[in-house]
Amino acid sequence: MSSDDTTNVNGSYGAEQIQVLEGLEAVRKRPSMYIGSTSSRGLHHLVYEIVDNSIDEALAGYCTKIDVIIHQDNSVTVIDNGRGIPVDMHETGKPAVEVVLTILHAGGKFGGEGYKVSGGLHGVGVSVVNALSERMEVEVRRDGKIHSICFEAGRTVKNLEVIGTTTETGTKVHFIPDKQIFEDIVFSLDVLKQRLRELAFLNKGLHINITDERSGESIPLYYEGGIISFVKYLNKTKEVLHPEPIYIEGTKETTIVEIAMQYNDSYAENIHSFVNNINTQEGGTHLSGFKIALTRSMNDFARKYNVLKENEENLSGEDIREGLTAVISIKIREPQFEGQTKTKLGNSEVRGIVDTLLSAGLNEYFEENPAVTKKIVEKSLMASRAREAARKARDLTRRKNALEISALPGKLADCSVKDPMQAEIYLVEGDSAGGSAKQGRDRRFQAILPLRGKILNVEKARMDKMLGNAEIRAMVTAFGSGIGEDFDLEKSRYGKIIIMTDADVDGAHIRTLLLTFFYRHMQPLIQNGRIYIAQPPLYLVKKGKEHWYLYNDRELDQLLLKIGKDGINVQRYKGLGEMNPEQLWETTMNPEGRTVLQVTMEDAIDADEIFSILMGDKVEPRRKFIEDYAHTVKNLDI
Ligand code: 28G
Repeated sequence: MSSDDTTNVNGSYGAEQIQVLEGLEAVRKRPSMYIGSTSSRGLHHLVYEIVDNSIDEALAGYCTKIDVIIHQDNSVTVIDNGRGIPVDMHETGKPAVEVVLTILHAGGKFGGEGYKVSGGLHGVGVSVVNALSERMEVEVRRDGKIHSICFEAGRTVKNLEVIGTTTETGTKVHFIPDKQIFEDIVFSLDVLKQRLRELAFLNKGLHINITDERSGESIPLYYEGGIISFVKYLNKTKEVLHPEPIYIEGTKETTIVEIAMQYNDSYAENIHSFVNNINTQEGGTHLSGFKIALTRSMNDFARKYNVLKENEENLSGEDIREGLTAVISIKIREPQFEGQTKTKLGNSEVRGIVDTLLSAGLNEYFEENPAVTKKIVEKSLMASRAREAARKARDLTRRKNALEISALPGKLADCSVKDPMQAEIYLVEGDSAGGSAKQGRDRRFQAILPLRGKILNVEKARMDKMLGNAEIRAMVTAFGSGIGEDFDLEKSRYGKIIIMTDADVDGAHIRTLLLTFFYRHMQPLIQNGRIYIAQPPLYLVKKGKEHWYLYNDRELDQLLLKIGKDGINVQRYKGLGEMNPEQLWETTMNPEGRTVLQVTMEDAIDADEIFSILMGDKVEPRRKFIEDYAHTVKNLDI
């Protein structure tokens, strides 16, 4: 259908219709502008967008229950028990519910109540989901009646009508994502469950249910303790220093602050901050208020009780946050989001609000729980000593570099060009693939560094131990750009760092570990787009003298449709090792024909999250998640 099909009774365009069409046509033309991408990630975003509306209704105090159902055909239904979207006539002559669903941004612009979102990907409104749906059916229960309206690709195909009576209130939305828009229309229960669980934690007392009719699974998500439960969940597999998380809440004018924190005996800092239920991965003023208050209160306590002597320096913030798991959740009327991924809170007044509330709360907690507090301070002291030791170890490596002419790792097959912007390095999984890569490469500008087995999970190691890990040391010396505070992009010996792992679960795991490492300790590499992921083929198909390399299942299906299944031979590559050097060059390394995906900050944050939020020490859920994640990485956007 083209926009020409929609005319009013006079046979001419109504201003309103034009506005609607322009809005929704724009969404269909450039979906990524509205939902980030049309990959699996964008697909899941549709559900979050709808659920966000129900959450708003919960925040307004009218909705206590949200049901999400994935149907057999990969369509989704969301049901809430809020007031129901208003159905009264809007000034445009259309019912309010139709306006909400067909006019771009109509959702967020209404009224002044509530904690709406501005900026970022969230809050673009249900009309965007409508525009990107093959079909959408909406039912509103309100005023004793059930109202129904239907859309296709965002156009109203059945006007609002009453289809029954009811004593309940609420909204039900059923939508079928448009196959013409999305690369893949299969929803992942795990992905949806993860975000819905987060929402259930962040909105204490809200009952969220997710049902997968494809498998018959149904999971209730409800947490009486809210973010206290969240922190306990994050620390589930850890040895904690105190059984109950510290919980502090407060409200200043219309800003609501909630903080839950609990120390464990690991070395990692796991702080998750949220603004209006959005994960603020780049932090912002709420996070800095948190850090300021924590560092000051802890040092005050340490001095008061003489754990820190007069002649000793203050504990650093980093030392104090070692082993800390915390969730900071604030709700604010007009959030300003900044930063590369629009996930950094900018409102400056928030820093002081969080600082004041947390300082008061912590001082009270410390006075009432001196034994726990002493344990925490002792741990910070240990951290401070370990950091000092690591600094000395680093100084030592630096001096060594200065002394030795070539400190490059033995396994590195370096390239001959010296200009970093021409040079690239492949990080290759395993010695055998490393060998093929060394033979297949163009040695003028391609260096190869084979990585054996799993690299260290940096989440679980202190800097000193990390620098003791052979694979990490090899990367640090090969790149030449230092690590952590010492990182200097200018010194990088390569313009492109390309991760080349097998297309299996282990490969995905190694890739995730590497991304986590780069994200945490060499972040400018990612910020400057220096990290890439190689795309080796998944299949080799031969028919007679011809052969084809296919990089995913879709390509394979398309080829088989084209050439038929007779007399063909399909080889599925289980690993890079199954390719000979020439094949590896032709399919994966030759700049003329290869595809490499540039890693964005968002991808790295995702990888980091996978370790910090979900994994803990349990092996089975990790394997399972990586399997799911392996499939999302396939759709990683440039
Ligand atoms: C099930 C899937 C998605 C929703 C509501 C409830 C109201 C609403 C939604 O209002 C904006 C604001 C006031 C007119 C608000 C109902 C006030 C009174 C609502 C949803 C425009 C829209 N009664 N529930 N929108 N109003 N649930 N769930 O979409 O001025 S959207």
